Amino acid sequence: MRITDARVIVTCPGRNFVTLKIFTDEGVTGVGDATLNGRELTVASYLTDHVVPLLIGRDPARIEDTWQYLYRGAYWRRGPVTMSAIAAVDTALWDIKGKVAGLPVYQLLGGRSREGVTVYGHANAETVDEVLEEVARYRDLGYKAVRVQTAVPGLDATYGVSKDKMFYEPADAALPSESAWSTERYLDFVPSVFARVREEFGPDLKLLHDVHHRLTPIEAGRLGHALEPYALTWMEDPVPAELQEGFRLLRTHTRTPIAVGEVFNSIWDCHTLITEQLIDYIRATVVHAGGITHLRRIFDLAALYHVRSGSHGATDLSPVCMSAALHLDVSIPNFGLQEYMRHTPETDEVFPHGYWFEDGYLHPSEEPGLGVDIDEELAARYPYQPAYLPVSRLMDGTVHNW
Ligand code: GCO
Ligand code: MG
Repeated sequence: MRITDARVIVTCPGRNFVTLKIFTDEGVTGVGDATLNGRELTVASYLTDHVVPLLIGRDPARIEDTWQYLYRGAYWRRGPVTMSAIAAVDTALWDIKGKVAGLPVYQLLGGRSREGVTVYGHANAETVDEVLEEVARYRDLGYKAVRVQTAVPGLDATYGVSKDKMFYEPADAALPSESAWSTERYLDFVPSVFARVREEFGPDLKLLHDVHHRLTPIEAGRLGHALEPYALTWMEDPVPAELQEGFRLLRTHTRTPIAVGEVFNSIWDCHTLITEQLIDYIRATVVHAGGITHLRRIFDLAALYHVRSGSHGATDLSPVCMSAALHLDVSIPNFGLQEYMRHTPETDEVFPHGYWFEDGYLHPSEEPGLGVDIDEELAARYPYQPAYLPVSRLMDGTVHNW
């Protein structure tokens, strides 16, 4: 079997997505997600201009060889653009392999390790009273785990809080919007939110919180310590993680579990965090971390050090990424949690998929391959629209981490 064509499809059914579709001489096709929020066209160009020409004529069965060829063969390694492009090719080749074998991809990864994939939803609101209602809504939908974010009093906009409760979309403007940030107000307020939520919902519901890279290690240590009585499942991205060693300091100050990794794109971004047991959950996902092949390598390393998976699953990761993530989630021994932000009905229509939600669990499709596709005709009706993530500034105007 040979690859005859590969197309890069950019579409905006409510938000932008970049998808690679690979075609073969035997009519079998495969899809891979290549979406990089706010930088979509760079990955589309990387694929169209520099990767697609290298795929034509290759044997789609050679997944590892193709991965190494694209990674080592480019000379320039790593980075979100390169790794998202490689991820798209890798994901599409796993899809093809599954279809050729007549098996869902999780069977090729060793088969099921669990009955379903536990997911967490996003409860967010302006006030604590409202967020209690949101948490209750997720609990009533069957969710076993809920991420809780509220507006911080005195700040105009807070990360994670949206008007539309089901379809959170952070890339909200054609040029970046800006919002003000106060670490002092945030640290003062957040513990009181979790005190209320834990009191109301008891010990069983898993609670999570995303700090979104806003703190220093010592500030994060203070927050983690203050949250200990409320037994969070994880505190996410407390500190930007370029300096992996910085987590040693944080770790000595709190027993609140730590989850990091949605912006990581290779095993090298997290090897110190994992091998020194500085984190509890690794949140890398298929589209930004080199596809199923490389993410599995990260999860296998993590398994040796008691670190579990907690893959990113925001709306800017397409249903193609979610499908691939679920096949991995259901098969690996050290699965932890999977983030699940629902896509809009328009997105779901453009990407017909077979995974489904029931009673707090997502289930991968049983169809051969990944069980997801792109409707190219429909996709063409939604042209690309520039959209950026916001920029954050401290009260004195200094650019901070969003
Ligand atoms: C999450 C993330 C997202 C990101 C978004 C950026 O935990 O889901 O932090 O909300 O901000 O994916 O593109
Ligand atoms: Mg996050």
